[in-house]
Amino acid sequence: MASRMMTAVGVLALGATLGAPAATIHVYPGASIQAAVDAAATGDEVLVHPGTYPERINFHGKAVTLRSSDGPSVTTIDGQQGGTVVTCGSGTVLDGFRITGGQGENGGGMGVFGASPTVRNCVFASNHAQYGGAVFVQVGQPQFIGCIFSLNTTDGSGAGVYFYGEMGLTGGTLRDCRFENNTAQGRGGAVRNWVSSPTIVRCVFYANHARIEGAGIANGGASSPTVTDCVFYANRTDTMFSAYDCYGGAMSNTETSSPVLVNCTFQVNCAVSLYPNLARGGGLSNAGSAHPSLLNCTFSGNHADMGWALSNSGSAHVTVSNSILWDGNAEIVNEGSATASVSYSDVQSGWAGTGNIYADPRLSELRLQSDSPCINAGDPNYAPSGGVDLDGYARVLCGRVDLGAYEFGIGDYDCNRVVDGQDSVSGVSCFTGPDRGPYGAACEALDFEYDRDVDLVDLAAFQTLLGS
Ligand SMILES: [Ca+2]
Ligand SMILES: [Ca+2]
Ligand SMILES: [Ca+2]
Repeated sequence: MASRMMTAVGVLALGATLGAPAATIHVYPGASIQAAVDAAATGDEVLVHPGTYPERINFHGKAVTLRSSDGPSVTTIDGQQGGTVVTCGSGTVLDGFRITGGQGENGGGMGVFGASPTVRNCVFASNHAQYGGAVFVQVGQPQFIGCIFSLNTTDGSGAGVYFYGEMGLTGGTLRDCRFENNTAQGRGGAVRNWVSSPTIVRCVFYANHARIEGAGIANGGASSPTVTDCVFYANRTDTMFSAYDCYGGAMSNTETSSPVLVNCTFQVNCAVSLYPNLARGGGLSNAGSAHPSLLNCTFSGNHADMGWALSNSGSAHVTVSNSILWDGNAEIVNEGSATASVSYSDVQSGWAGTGNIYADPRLSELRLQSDSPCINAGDPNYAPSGGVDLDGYARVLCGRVDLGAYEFGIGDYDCNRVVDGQDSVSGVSCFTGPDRGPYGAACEALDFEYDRDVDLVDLAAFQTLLGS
């Protein structure tokens, strides 16, 4: 192994002179990943072969790609409770590892301090820290893409990821990530944002747990993340063993936090306290001067003592549009001077506002059935910017946006709320094959992958839908 590394270092020295491509350094079980990282130069790749590596890695600021050859199911870095497992540098790329056994003060699995690494296809499992059970970010813009955060814990906040922005700009991206069964004794069972505004896209928050607030995401300070196409399911904030208040089964927003939530679903999240009337916001709790806005979100089956969907207190102000709040009780409770502006939404028990309705939304797995009053009931002035719904279909079908996270009518070219052979006959001019766009808006109903053409892939999807 040593000779292999020496060879790689030699190649690199030569490459620096000749402009040759960066080196690849192979690591096999029994060898040290850290030694390979130390031997690597900027731009090199360290390729790790299947096995369990009992060590902790520090990139020392080096822009090196650390990649596994066969993915996280067979390649583990185990910190063995010795400290933070991976400390990133700026430009670090980490791809395809299971990171476990972390134990730290800030970030059990990973520490990001003044760095903007790219972390892809990694699994953070069973790490623990005082703050940021799996990951702690302090200054930087890390990208987490396709990662899973599972069974991480923290004594404080952010059992999955803690974005801590008090020392400088902190944010980054969580894209196509899954947070499940993480537990915070404080705030943010999955994610804690403090003065941080990451971009959160297509993430699933499932069965995370917090004691104080925000079992999914807890936004504090001035944290205003954009949260798009995300699913919050069965997260739970509870104080079952004390008489304290608890807030926000899925999300809590405090101070001046003003997240923007688009195309998100909130289902069977809850806030639960040992004593009555202490648990607020089965979906979201908004306090202080928080000003969250929700567009095309669906709430179903969430539960709390007060505000089954939304609890607003202090001088919080929440804006809701094109959404469905249907949890079975008083959906929105305002306390103090808190206010809620709700329009073009279906709210159980009713709520005053332009375009609001109060009618059974006729949901099936949170999607609108053909007799739903939420179809084409959204803001008529809403103009999507090329967006899609939570299924990835065109956001506006049949001329007007629907309520909730899912648009009704894929495949229904003639907008009669039935998908049948007539839709393919009427829409035959849409089938122009690949790369022949652009097409008219009506053809979006036949573009199942929303790639702006209607081809054989879409035809196959259409036929599958017909047969279902
Ligand atoms: Ca529509
Ligand atoms: Ca039709
Ligand atoms: Ca298509």
